[in-house]
Amino acid sequence: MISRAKSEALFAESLQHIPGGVNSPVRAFRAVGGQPFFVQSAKGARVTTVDGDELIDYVGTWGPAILGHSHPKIISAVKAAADHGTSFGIPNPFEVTMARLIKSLVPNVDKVRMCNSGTEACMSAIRLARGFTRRDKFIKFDGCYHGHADGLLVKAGSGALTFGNPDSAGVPADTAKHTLVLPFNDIEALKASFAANRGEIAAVIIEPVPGNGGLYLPRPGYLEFLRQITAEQGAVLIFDEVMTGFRLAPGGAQERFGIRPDLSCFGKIIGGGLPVGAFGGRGDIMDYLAPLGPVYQAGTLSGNPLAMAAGIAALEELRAGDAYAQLEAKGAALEAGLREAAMSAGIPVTFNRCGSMFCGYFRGEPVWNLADAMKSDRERFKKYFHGMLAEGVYFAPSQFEAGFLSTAHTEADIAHTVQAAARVMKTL
Ligand code: KE4
Repeated sequence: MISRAKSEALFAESLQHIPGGVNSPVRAFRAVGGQPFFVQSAKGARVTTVDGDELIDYVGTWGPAILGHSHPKIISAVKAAADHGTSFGIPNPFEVTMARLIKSLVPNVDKVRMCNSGTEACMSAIRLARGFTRRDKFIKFDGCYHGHADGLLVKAGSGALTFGNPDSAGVPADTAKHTLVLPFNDIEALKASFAANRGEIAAVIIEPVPGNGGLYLPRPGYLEFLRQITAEQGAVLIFDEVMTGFRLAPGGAQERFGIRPDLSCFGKIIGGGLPVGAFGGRGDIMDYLAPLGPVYQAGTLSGNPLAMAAGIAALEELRAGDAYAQLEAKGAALEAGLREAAMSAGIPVTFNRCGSMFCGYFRGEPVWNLADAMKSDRERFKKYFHGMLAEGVYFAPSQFEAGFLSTAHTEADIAHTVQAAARVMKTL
């Protein structure tokens, strides 16, 4: 078991000051029950709680920690940058380096704009697509999460899905009506939606590998069809690579699947753990942005020197070595071990994985979309989550989240995880 005394005291006080005691809903453990632990520090593949427990971390602060926590090159880059100031509000050299790095890794990006979160990146990309096409409607997919901007909180994934209220209060019907929500992996639904809204769809925004309903993969040909129909219909194709960007390949899912979106959204990894977002793509579209064009977008801390220094260090470290081969090997080893654990316990599990992103669903049938994911046994997931936590392994506190490996996870970490899973699954 992990000790909880200090975490419980902190949570009791936090509840007095912060709604639900957390600054982001999914951290509240509402999907799995119990209370969140508080983290004192994090290093490599581990977090250390305020009560002194060390946990092998497969959340990785929801994606940024692809090199593990507190990577020395990131820490020293932030410390060095901080000595020269924390924010300038006027261009700084790091912004140019970051933009050049993103373009070198993601060839489909002609121009890129930094912002401060994945939400801002996706919200801005939708506004830009609307300004460029002079159309209002856009398509998203149920279970996909693109941050909490009003029009995107319709049948959203992640925390919104976890609470079973994918349509958030506070979003006016007049706003939501422009959001068309389709099932993922359904080509006929795409054809029908474009036929029913001919000439009215500004954009399609998609997580190319959805990681906010757990994790499921595009069926062969699906993304290719999406690229074809958006090009034919004059709709902007937006890949939300906030989670998959720089993780599934140096150039993200668009490199892995060979698709050229018109715009891409980024976040997480490019901030090295500091607040960041970015969106970029075709120059003719990006140049519609102020101060060049009529689409306004701005941010006091956009291109912040500390976030840029951290992100540059992360991207340069990723580019320098064989991180992606390592992540693939670690992912394959974890997958094989967890499949074996489920098999030996006689527990039906579908395990989806793409590189270093994964999700185990407690159901025997395949999971290709949100409807499939919703049929998984969430009671079993809750028991599994807490059982693994007691074994010192921290998975995402919701069935509808993806897991993340880092280059810092060792063979011993994976062996411990698999052995613990074999024990816990026998109790489910
Ligand atoms: P942020 O605004 O949280 O930086 O990014 C929003 C976002 C956009 N697009 C995708 C594909 C995302 O996964 C996210 C955020 N991911 C969640 C985890 N599922 C963040 C965790 C949280 O909300 O606390």
